[in-house]
Amino acid sequence: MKTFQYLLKTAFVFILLLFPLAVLAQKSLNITQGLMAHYQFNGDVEDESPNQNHGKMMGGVSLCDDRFGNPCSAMSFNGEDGFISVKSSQSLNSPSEGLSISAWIKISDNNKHSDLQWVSICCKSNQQKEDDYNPHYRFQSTKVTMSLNTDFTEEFKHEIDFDRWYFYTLNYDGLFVKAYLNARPIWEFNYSKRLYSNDLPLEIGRDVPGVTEYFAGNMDDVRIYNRPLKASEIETLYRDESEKVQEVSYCPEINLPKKEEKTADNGDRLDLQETVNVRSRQITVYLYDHGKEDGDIISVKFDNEWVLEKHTLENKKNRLKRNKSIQLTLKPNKEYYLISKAWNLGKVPPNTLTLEIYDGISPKPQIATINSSIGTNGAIKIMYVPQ
Ligand SMILES: [Ca+2]
Ligand SMILES: [Ca+2]
Repeated sequence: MKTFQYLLKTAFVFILLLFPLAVLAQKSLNITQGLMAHYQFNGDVEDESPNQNHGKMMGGVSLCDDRFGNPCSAMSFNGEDGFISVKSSQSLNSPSEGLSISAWIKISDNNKHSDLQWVSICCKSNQQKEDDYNPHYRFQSTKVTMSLNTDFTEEFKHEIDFDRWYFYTLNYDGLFVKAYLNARPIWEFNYSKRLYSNDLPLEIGRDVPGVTEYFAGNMDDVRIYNRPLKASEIETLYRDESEKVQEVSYCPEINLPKKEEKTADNGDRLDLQETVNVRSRQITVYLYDHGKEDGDIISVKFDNEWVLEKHTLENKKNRLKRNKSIQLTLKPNKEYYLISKAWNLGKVPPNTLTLEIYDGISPKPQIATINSSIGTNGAIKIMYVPQ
C-alpha cells in the first residue's frame, strides 16, 4: 500500500513538473528553426523573424481582413501592379538543398491571371531573363503547373475555390518537391538539384521571370524556411490559431504611392515619428529648418499629394509669416500623413524639418520635427479630432 502511495505521489509530482513544459510546447507553435522570413501583415510588412527582411509595399497592395475577420491583418493584392519587395540578404540567399514556403491565400477571380488560377506567392528575383540563378526559388502554381525555380516547372493538377482561405505549402527536401493544401499532401515530384542564390530582391505577390504575373487576392502569414518542413510541422502551422486574437486595433492609413511609378518617393522607407491632433479642420503649417540653417532641401507630401516640391528650408524668421507655410484641410477623425522627403542632408545631418502647426483654436501652436535622410522619409500623423 505504501509503495502504491509512493508511486501515486511520484506520478503526481512528475505530472506537475511536466505540466509547464506541455504549456510551453503548446505556446511555441511558431516553428523557428531555419525560418528566413515571416510576414504576418498585422498592420505592416515587417519580417517577424529575427532576420529583419522587412518588406516594402509597392503599387496596388493594401491591408485587409485576415481569415479570422481581424481588420488590417492580411495583405490584399490587386493583381495588376501590387507586390511586396524585400531586399536581398544573406538569410534570404541561404537555401541550397532544401526549402519550404507556406502562406494563407484567398485568390480572387478578377484579373487576367485568374483563368489558369495563377498563384504567385513569392519569387527571389525581379529580372525577366530566366536561368539557373534567376529565380533562386519561387512558389508559383497554376491549376496545371507547379514551379520551384526555372528548371523545375512541372505538371500539376489542382483546382481550388476562389474567395476561400487555404493554407498552401511548397516543400523541397532535395529529393522531392511536394505541395500541401491545408496541410494535406496533394502532389509530389522527384527533383534533386541544388538552388543557386542571386542578389535580387524577394518579391511577394509578383513573379517577373519569363512573363510577369501578379497575385490577385489576399495573403497572410507568409513563412520562408531554408529547410524542408516535416509534415507534422506543416500541420502545426496550419492548426495555429494564435492570430485569432486581434493585434491591430485600427487600420493605419498609409498613403504610399499607389502605382509603381518612378516618382521621387518610390522605394523610400517611411518612418512615422509623431502624432499631432488638431482642433479644427483648417490648419496652417509653417516650415523651417531645425537649428542651424544648412541648406536642407525637402519635398512635402500630404494625403498622398505633393504640396511642396524641392523647397530649401530657412531658419525660423523673427516674424514667422516670412517663413514658408502651407494650408491643409482635414476631415474629422481621419488619419493623415505628412511626409518629408530629403533631397540632401545639408551640412549638418540629418535633414530636419520643424513644423509649427496652427489650428486657430488652440492658444499655442503645436511644434513637430521630422528627421529625414536619403531613402528614408520622415512622417508625422495628423488628425482633426473635433472637441
Ligand atoms: Ca496576419
Ligand atoms: Ca513569371
